[in-house]
Amino acid sequence: MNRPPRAPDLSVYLITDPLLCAARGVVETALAAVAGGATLVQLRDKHAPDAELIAVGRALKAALAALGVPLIVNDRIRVAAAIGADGVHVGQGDDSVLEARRVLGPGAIVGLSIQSAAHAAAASALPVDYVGIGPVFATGTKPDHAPPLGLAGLAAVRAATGLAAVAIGGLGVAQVPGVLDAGCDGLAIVSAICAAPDPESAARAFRQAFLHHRGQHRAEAQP
Ligand code: TZP
Ligand code: MG
Repeated sequence: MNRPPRAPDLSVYLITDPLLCAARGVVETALAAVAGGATLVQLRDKHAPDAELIAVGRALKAALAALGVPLIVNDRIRVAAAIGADGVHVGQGDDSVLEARRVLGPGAIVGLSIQSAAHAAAASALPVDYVGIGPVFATGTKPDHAPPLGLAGLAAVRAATGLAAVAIGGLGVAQVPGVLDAGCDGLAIVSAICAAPDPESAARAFRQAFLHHRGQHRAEAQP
């Protein structure tokens, strides 16, 4: 990789789901989460036609740009380009990282999903800015997910790369200490924010737990 990785703030990484956000809509749910402290937003929709996703994504990008929060698009590299998104998050295979970098350029944020230490080692040689590790726990949000890693598995995968890393899968506020203790830089969350009765409060709880636990880590490192 001939450029240094540029990881965004992964601490409270909201991933939108169109069904779980249906009560308020994707844009309003994301803005509520950002008001509560979400630091990064990923637009994820496995089924919408490109044109529909581009329309939602442009509205979301305009709103988030005003707040200084980057927008990542799941999987669809050309949709990310059409939106003018800050980056894309891709899965394993299909040379998708290289394609993302080629289409979106050196300034884009490119994230990669990984499930194993072998994936982690391979990611370190790719033009990737951060990895998403999971699922940590089983989740109904991604029915086809790989076997859950658990927190010990998460720590083992995380230790196999120096890239910035966000954990994903079945995460609630109670898991913030375990995820940070596993060495990750943040939590990627779908249902615990999108499906919450109050997404702003839900995001705030994650952010406060993150800051609290990170503060404890720092205090322990510098007694
Ligand atoms: N990739 C691995 S698990 C997952 C994705 C997209 C879904 C996580 O959703 P939730 O609701 O936060 O468990
Ligand atoms: Mg994918």
